[in-house]
Amino acid sequence: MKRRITVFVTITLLGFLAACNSSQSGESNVDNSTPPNIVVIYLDDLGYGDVSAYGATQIITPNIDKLANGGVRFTQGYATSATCTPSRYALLTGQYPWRKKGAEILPGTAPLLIDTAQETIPKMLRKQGYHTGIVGKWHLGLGSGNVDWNQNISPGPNQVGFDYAYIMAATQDRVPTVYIENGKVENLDPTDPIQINYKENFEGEPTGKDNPELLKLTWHHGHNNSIVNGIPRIGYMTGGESAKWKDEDMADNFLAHAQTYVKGHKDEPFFLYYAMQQPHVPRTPHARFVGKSGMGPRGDVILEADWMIGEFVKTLEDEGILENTLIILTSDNGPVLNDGYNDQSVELLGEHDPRGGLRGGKYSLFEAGTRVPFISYWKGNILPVVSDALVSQLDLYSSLAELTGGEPSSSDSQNFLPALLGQSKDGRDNLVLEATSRTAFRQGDWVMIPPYEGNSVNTQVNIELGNAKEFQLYNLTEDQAQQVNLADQNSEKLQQMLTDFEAIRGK
Ligand code: NG6
Ligand code: CA
Repeated sequence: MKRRITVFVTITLLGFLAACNSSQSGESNVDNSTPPNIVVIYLDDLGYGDVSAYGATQIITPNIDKLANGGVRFTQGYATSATCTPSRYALLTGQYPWRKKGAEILPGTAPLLIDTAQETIPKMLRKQGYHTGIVGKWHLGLGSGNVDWNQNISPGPNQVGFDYAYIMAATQDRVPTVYIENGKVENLDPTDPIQINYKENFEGEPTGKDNPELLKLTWHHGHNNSIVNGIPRIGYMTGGESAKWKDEDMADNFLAHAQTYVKGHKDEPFFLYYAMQQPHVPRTPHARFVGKSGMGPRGDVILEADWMIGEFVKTLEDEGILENTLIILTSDNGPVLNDGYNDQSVELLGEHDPRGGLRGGKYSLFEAGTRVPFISYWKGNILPVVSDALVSQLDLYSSLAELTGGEPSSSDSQNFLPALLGQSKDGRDNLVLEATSRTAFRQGDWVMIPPYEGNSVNTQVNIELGNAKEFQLYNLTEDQAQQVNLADQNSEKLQQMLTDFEAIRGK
């Protein structure tokens, strides 16, 4: 590992002297025997236009901006999918999610999606001497089917590479609404065991559907099963009263655990996957942030998340390790306004454009589904730059392997470390985009979307999904908003892209 780090530091220093490109390497005398800590800050449903460093003017995110403007701000950074589970799967494994059966939005009772024999970023880094931790949203399944939430819950994050895990199982809107620390439900009273069922309710338990009088937040579509903390959820739960989370405290709780993790592991190289829950539904800002955005809960929780990020970075600084920590900040998929609760996200939006001028949103094959804020920051080691390199979260695996001397992914992940460090603007040549099991193909400046059955708009969330009877072809340089379908007039380009796409994707 030491040799690689030395090479890497050489490249970094050269990067300071000239806007050099990726081909530079060589040994130097710089002794950096301590590999950098690595933190991935992963937001949930944060859109390309939700951050002021990416052009938002109605929401100001000073702490994210500090990272974006002090590091590499990618303008063409992609999540691997337009929904959560597949993106998280790809991020951790370096494998395209469409290769994996069942990599789709999972219920809280789903078994672990990642094979325990599979390589993952934390496993790879562990071999390089890293301590590895996750704090926040998991949503990659737990157990092997039929989890008993009152026993040790396994396999889970601890079995796929994380030494420490403090998680919510699925999403904030899905049961079980409890925190799980290293396979154990926190604060569980054994005399009040938890049971979970996604098909039917438990006798005598109120639901969002039947008991609107118990709700402090009402549902718009879905989300009408068990009620926890006055909020109706997806799925049914009984028991575990003392273990249930209070949504309004979730952000502070995850931050506290992330900070404790950092303080506890600052003397060894660590990898922390800090998977924040904002601005996914239900949006439940702590009282300190209520009303702060003027945009209702969705805006408020973005400000809340930004504040948490500021506090987290401050902790790295206070512990004296900010200059030895590579921070990557990005989001698992694009934005959605009404995602199932009546939280006024549409009514109070005003002039704000969460999509940042892109078309579509969460669930969509259009750009806003997967193109997200993507930032790498390493104080004193990365010079501020705006990069238009085409990069994907899929590539973090091999890039972090290059950084630490680990084994690169044998799957789809490509090494773009020089781009991540702001020394090169070379990124991918192409990328397969995914949205709810459909795929499209980006190549150079072009995007090709094959024909798909199904509604062109998901009317519940009011998002264009990208489905059409005909092929779609867009040139993103001239038409970032994907308004002009060039498929007919560029049949040669279309055919060539289709051929290349099928070579990767299979017919
Ligand atoms: C959908 C939910 C949505 C959200 C999403 C997962 C309904 C009607 N909608 O099924 O609210 O939970 O799943 O989001 O239930 S993700 O970001 O975790 O992929
Ligand atoms: Ca998400």
